[in-house]
Amino acid sequence: MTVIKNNWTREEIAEIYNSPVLDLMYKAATVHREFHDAQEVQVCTLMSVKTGGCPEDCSYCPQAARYHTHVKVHKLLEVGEVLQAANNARESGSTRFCMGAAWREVRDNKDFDKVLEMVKGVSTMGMEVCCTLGMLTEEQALKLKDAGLYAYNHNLDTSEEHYDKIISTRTYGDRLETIDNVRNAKISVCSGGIIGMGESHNDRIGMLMTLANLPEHPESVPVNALVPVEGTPLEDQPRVSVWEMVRMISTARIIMPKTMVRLSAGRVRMTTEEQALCFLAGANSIFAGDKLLTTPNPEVNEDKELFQILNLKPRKAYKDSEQPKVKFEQIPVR
Ligand code: SAM
Ligand code: DTB
Ligand code: SF4
Repeated sequence: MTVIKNNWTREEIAEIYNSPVLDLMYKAATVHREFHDAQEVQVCTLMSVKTGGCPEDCSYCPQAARYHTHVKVHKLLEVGEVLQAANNARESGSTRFCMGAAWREVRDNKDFDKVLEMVKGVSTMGMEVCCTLGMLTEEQALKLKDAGLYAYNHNLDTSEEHYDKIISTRTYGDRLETIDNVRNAKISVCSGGIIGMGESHNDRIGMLMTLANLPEHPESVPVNALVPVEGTPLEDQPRVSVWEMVRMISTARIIMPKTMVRLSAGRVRMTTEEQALCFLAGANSIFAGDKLLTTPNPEVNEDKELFQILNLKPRKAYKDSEQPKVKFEQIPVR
């Protein structure tokens, strides 16, 4: 029987992460089958509701104002436009809708009120509604919760040791504090990271250890492969091999058995076979739609084919949890 624990030592995690890759995958696939239906993969949609012009200096990010990238800056979108997109996402089979804003932190202003309206609207559509808006206070988290927010994404991105080589405008402690505020507001926690930013294996192990040793495991851990964007400091980073993704996903699956492990950015450069290895290793979610926030993602038809070939079925919304106490009905968005 697999035990769920949050007192992992670095040595224990390193031993798992460094085990022979086929053994590692076999173990992860076994744990995956103990806790999840391995045929199910959740289909999620991302939407950038406020794009670019961000004051932070995250060296991977095309939306940081200080780098010159292809990204077209856009102020916060209108509520109607976002709800229309959410409805389209639902109609095309998504069960989770995540709205992203290129903000350092949430401010208590009209834009936040608009985001609260967006959250209210999406939550009545029966999709899991998620936001990623930067740092949050506990009061702001409670407001989002009241509006119907189901999950909040706030990535650790890398290890504490590697953090200041990637970002200088905030600290690891700031990140952990927001995660704590989200948890205290009883919002489902989504937190993961990116590989391929010049970090060591030890950094990857360190990030997984921080996530797995939080007071409660995040319900959701996105594993992103860096999408190198021209104009950012990380534009020339080499592509990560699928075996590195497999090691990350497998280790996350083994040490956080119940968590949704999301195969996130980087799928455009992966073959069907490579993605299959990631699902075998325990990934059980993808982002669908031809755009992530600002960078390309596989076409919907390609993903339909992927699901057919691998005999996967889309996972329902709110599978492991109580549905929010709102009436599910289609709200008029047109
Ligand atoms: N501004 C908010 C924040 O940073 O928390 C929310 C939006 S931010 C774009 C969300 C996440 O996207 C980041 O934490 C990072 O993990 C991921 N991300 C951004 N650019 C990326 C890239 N080029 N490749 C892979 N992941 C990326
Ligand atoms: C996450 O970990 N990955 C998603 C979601 N959380 C918000 C974002 C990926 C962004 C990739 C770069 C872009 O499209 O701008
Ligand atoms: Fe801003 Fe978020 Fe991009 Fe960092 S990752 S530059 S905080 S949008």
